[in-house]
Amino acid sequence: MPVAAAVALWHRAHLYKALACVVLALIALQYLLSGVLDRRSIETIFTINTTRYADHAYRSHPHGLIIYGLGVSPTYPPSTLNITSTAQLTVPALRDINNATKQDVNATRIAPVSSPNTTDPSIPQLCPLIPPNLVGPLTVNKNPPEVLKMEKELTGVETGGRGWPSHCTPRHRVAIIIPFRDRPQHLQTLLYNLHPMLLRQQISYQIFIVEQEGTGLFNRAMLMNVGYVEALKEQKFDCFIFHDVDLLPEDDRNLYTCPEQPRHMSVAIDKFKYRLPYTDLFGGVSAMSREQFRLVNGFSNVFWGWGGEDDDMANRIKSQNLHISRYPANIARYKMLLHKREKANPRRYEVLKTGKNRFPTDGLTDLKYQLIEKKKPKLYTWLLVRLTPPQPS
Ligand code: NGS
Repeated sequence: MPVAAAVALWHRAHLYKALACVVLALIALQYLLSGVLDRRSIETIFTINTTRYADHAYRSHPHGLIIYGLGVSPTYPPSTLNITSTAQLTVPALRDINNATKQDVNATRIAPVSSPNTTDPSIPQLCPLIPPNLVGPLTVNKNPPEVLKMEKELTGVETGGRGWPSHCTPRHRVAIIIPFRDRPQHLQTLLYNLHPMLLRQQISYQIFIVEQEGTGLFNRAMLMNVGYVEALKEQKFDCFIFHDVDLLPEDDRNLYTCPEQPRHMSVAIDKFKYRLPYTDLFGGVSAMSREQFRLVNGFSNVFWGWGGEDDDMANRIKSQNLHISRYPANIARYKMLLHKREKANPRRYEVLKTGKNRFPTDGLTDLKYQLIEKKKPKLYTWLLVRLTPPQPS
């Protein structure tokens, strides 16, 4: 080979090596920056992303969260969103601020909260869109004190597990529905972690524990339907958060407010290495407005034993042209308390498959139960119920 050709070859080989190094360096830089961005001060993230993410909806993706373009629903009025004014707010990351803003706009649309008379100083102003006392990531406490001590400690909580902000008018009336049986330690731990967070979020809320009587197969979905019906007998809640007793929130920017679209809240759970197991998952913790829940006829009543009822709800949501929304995975984080795995319902896939035919007739419309007992200790409203299995049609 002539010398000139050999030299050219040598140069080309080095050029390729140099290019490969540049590409690797860029990948490393991007990786480092993404880590840094996650940990950066909230204000900085907000400033950086203000314009870019201003009007995007977040949807789930099996490998994380991806951004879809523009308005969440056709009726959502972007013009009412004042992104620049939220830019002065400092607490949650931008994406949450967008979500919160949208939800608030929507909450007002779904269930108007009467606007306070601004000329009367005795009536407090609406609470700020972004609660000012949030702290972000939380240290989960898995060892709550005994009940009496806990009741004393949680000073802002009122009888029946209710809470509301003291210096402003809350924008959301939220019922937290916890289907329950046999897990007193989990319940205590959840209440100990949840109440302080909800108080900081400045919503008006009430926690309902719906306990299934007896030892028959557990029906989580039916208990949630009961929770919806019974909560509405107390007051006209704007929305409902269906909450497993074993999930502890890890970040108070995960706002328990009313969603514009049904919101899956437990996006990232330690048990799943903080990854969403599949896109349509709606189990764990999820939020729906009163109207959305009515529209889909609530949960199905025919899922006895573990599994499938949340997937059926995801199908109901789609059938009404709604979609599952989510907060970003670095905020919608939970720790799961350990417990024995429940017996799965062997018929669940079969029942799921035929679910669509039953949506209009299986749910709130054919819900039957007996309320055996109702009590209001300080930290929750307790309902003991006997479920009546629906008659096959
Ligand atoms: C699916 C179940 C869902 C359940 C989800 C996560 O397989 O009901 O796992 O469960 N669907 C069916 O079985 C059809 S978890 O491990 O979080 O308890 O919610």
